[in-house]
Amino acid sequence: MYAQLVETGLKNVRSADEMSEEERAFQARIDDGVKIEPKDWMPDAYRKTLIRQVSQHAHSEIVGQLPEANWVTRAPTLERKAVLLAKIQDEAGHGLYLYSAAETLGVTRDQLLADLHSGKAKYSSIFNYPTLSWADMGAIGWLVDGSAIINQIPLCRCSYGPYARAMVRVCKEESFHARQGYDIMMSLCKGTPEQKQMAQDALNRWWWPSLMMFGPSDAASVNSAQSAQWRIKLFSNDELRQRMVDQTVPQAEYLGLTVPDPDLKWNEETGRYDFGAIDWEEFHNVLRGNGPCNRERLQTRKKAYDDGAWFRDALVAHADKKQTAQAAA
Ligand code: FAQ
Repeated sequence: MYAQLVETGLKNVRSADEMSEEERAFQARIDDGVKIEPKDWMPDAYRKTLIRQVSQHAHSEIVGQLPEANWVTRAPTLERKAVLLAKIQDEAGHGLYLYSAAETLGVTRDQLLADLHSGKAKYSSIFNYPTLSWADMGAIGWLVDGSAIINQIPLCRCSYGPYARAMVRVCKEESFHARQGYDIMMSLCKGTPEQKQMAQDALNRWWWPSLMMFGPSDAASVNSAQSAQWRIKLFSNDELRQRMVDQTVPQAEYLGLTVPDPDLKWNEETGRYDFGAIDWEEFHNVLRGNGPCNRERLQTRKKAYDDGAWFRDALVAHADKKQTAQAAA
């Protein structure tokens, strides 16, 4: 996804013996469940890890508006259009809280956006897929926002205060988003055979990319161990992915839809669903920038930023004018 690995300086988890006195005290606060606040001392690698994750999260919210924006003018009713607009607006708000949370770590918003536009910073793989029918609005709310909630509820308890607090409101809004998506799916599934087929087609296309949203398998996840030690991550990628499957399969059954996985089956012993192998080649291809919509998404974001230059300039000019007038008075 036009991205480079961000060097956090810490590849492996360090034992207490390898830590400095300051690092040991920092880890002890985290182990005691104390929130880390912007002015507290923190290891450089903790700061960099958070800047990486929080900014990627912010970029995902902003880029994530684009697949749904495609359907605002084609929503089937005025009510659906108003709901979709409100949802997309919420995603913009989430991006703004998250950029603000990232700024508390000492990085500027201009730098964050420059990294997105240059391709240095990642955003979620899921937003590089196209939205081909109205049913995709249902599938995104149900599966994508549904997965986002599963990932983000634990983040409300993560160790960094501003990130954890931003997540509380984000999760409440995502919960509404997931319900509106499921509501669209229910309407389609109760409709004509063609409408039900649209819903099935959307599930077929969004299921596997939604499972990929949780990131690489635990064995392949380079950042998990350190992020778990710092309580940035409370559950592993695979654990959260499994929760998504367990939660969503009964919902698909209720809709009368078939999850596109021939290996999916209930496991009596574990009390969870077993599911088929994920195509990690597809995931890495999207991360390398070769998904169906990567180029289009970045171009659209860059154009929006450039088109807004006059407005940012006007705000600065107005602020300067006001300051000059105040100084003269
Ligand atoms: N896409 O070592 P890990 C939403 C990268 S918000 C792209 O496991 P980590 C709301 C990862 O960055 C969706 N890249 O990494 C919405 C790392 O690369 P790096 C966004 C991915 O950080 C709905 C490398 O792979 N949510 O949907 C992905 O410990 C509808 C190795 O991976 C968040 O950002 C991926 N899917 O765990 C909006 C939640 N997965 O950076 C609009 C917060 C992994 O070392 C419409 N983030 N990579 O170069 C997280 O929880 C974590 O960052 C993970 C990845 C779990 C995503």
